[in-house]
Amino acid sequence: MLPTRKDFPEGFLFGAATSAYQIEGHARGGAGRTHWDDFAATPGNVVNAENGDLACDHLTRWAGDLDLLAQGNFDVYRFSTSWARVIPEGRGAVNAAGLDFYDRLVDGLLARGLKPALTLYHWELPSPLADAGGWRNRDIAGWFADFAEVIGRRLGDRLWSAAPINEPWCVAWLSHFLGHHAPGLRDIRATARAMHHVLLAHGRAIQALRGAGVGNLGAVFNFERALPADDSPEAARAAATYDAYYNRWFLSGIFRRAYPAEALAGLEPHLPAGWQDDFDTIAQPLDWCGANYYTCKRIAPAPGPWPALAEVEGPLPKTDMGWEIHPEGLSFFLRRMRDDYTGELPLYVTENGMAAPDEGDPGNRPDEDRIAYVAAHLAEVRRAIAEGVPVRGYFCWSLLDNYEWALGYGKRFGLVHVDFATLKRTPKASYHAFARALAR
Ligand code: IFM
Repeated sequence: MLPTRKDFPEGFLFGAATSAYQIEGHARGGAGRTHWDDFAATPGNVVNAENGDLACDHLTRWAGDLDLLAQGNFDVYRFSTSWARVIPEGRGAVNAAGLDFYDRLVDGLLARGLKPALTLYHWELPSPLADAGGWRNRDIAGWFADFAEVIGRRLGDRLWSAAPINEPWCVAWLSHFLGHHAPGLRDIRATARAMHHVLLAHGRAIQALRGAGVGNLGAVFNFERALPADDSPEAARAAATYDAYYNRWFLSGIFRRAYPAEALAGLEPHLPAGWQDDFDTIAQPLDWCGANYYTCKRIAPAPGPWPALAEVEGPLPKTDMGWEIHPEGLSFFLRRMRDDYTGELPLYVTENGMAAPDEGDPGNRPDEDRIAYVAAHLAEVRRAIAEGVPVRGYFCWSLLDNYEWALGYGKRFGLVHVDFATLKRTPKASYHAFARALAR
């Protein structure tokens, strides 16, 4: 069972989240090519070489999808704008049909009494910008600010909130060091530059949005609890390094105008010249912060160059992603944000949810694991609130089963099942559980 609205303070918001490339159908509507199209077209990068060409066809089915949000009794919808749909070449000419789509979407949300919570960038970099070096090129901060201004001017009067970049760690580390996401690099110099430029772009976009009159601006980070694999000091050091470049780098840049020493130990030689002078831009004041949280990792020392660590398997039950279920990590991060970085700034859990296998009739499956996962994490949100942490809302990932990036369509995070052959939507038991818990 999920806790109900009454178990949370008055005004606490519940939402569901999605992102553009994962649901829209990117081959349609005049969108430009993205580095995810290129990555997926390269053998071995994505399960079954699947891409976002059609995805959930949200581009044409958006009205029904917004009805699902309203009928689920949600308050807010967290969605993203695709840079390549709005500006197909990344710079220059705007695709009017793309901008009109988001305009209709925002109006559609408001018409249904839902608050529009926008993320500007959720990973679909226009290919021409990738050709120009993408996140390795300092100029991306300016290109991104121009995109932010286009969106801010068109939608800003009706948005409830806006955040520039979803999960900067994924944009930088996962994509340039581990190579698991587009552009699939495994290069420490590229990583260091992306780690810095993603924050510079964040700061420039906040300035552009504010300049366009957009209010309630925030930042969305993803966190993984870094647990030492054993009791040794070496494992503790390895976990602290992981924690530094995963969980603390971005918060530290924005709220302390500095990067953590354990991360600089490996990245400083590769950072772009003059990086220390960018913190005035990076540390723009914010109105709120978001935490995306799913799991913990067990970290052990490993031979080789910095960061000289490896993930080892942990003992807890796992989701279909193979991720350990560790709800306590959520209250840990909410507490840490308040205590070490954000103070009294409102906090939101901007993503949380689980992938579960697609077995049997989606409308009649109990979906117990997902309901239990969400309930356990909401209990941690309540615990943080009871301790005085200013958590103001929770978004479940995701409204729909969708394109889970390098894992294709096989990993299902949706509250609503999508049959990818027919595109039929079927609400799961977890969706109905939310609808009941959130009924007024
Ligand atoms: O699907 C992703 C989403 O795009 C970003 N946060 C994590 C989700 C699950 O992996």
